[in-house]
Amino acid sequence: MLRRTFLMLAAGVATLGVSAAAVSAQELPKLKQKDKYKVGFAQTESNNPWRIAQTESMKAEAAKLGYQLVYTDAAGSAAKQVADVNSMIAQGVDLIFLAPREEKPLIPAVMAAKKAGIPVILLDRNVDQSLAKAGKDYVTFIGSDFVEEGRRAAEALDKATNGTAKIIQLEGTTGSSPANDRRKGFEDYIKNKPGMKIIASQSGDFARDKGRQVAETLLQAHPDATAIYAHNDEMAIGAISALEAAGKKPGQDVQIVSIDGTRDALQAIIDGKMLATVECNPKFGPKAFETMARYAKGEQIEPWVVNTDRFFDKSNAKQLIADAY
Ligand code: GZL
Repeated sequence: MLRRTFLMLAAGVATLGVSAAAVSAQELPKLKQKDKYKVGFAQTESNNPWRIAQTESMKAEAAKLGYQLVYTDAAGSAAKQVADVNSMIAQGVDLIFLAPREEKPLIPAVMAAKKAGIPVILLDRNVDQSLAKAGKDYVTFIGSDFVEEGRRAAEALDKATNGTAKIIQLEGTTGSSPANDRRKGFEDYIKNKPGMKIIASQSGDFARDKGRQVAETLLQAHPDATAIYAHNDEMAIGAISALEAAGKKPGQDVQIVSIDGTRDALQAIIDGKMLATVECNPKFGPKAFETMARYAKGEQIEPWVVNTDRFFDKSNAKQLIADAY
């Protein structure tokens, strides 16, 4: 499967007139130091508060610096996001910030920018590391440790249930690095917990209503579920609606753990409907443009600029909700 995918991707890159190997061998494009830049930001979609907060943060920082921002919204389509990046290349931007919706389909876009001599900084989501590398094909990946987020969610559920839970997992966007890694972090943790079992797992695409629909279906099939692990708060809020529609009490009959730290999630924690959520900070603007400035100065950028995440539960949700997005 992987070989076929790579050959398809290589063919994709080859249609750009170069072989994958030739592109990969090229130098990582540099960034000249200038007062003002024209910068691209290729967003995946705007279907949830996290995405909207990330976009607002990027736009605000670009405006503060007086940079021209070429912003695109792929409306949930990886193919459109590739086209969006290609249009930024055609517009001759100085650098591209890209949040690759899924790990593999955005490789041709990363390679096309490299071939065009435009540096790429990945924000929030990563690309498949067997197909592209930081420092060689793109400058760096700025984002959270999704595996650790998954582990911390599992640990919170373990503590709250004394290690006994029949878990429904609501997965994020299929093929996205947060979905892959949040699943890995959670499942690796419960491997050593015989009383914690995932009884069903399905993608809700990080969306509230899809999460509600999937939770509804899985709860009907598994009425014995005692916990829900959602890869993001939007799906967790959807699951709360599904539980209440089924006459169950979220936070009592079924414990819910999630990731992001949105305002609605903190409110659900305050209301006793959600156990905890691990932060995934969407406010990328300052760190994104600071990293760009470091790169322009010629600094060696670490392959992963790590965002640190807080943890929200009933001990701190009330005092922190005012700053939530
Ligand atoms: C994580 C980010 C995820 C959020 C979701 O860094 O990619 O995408 O956790 C969002 O809420 O849709």
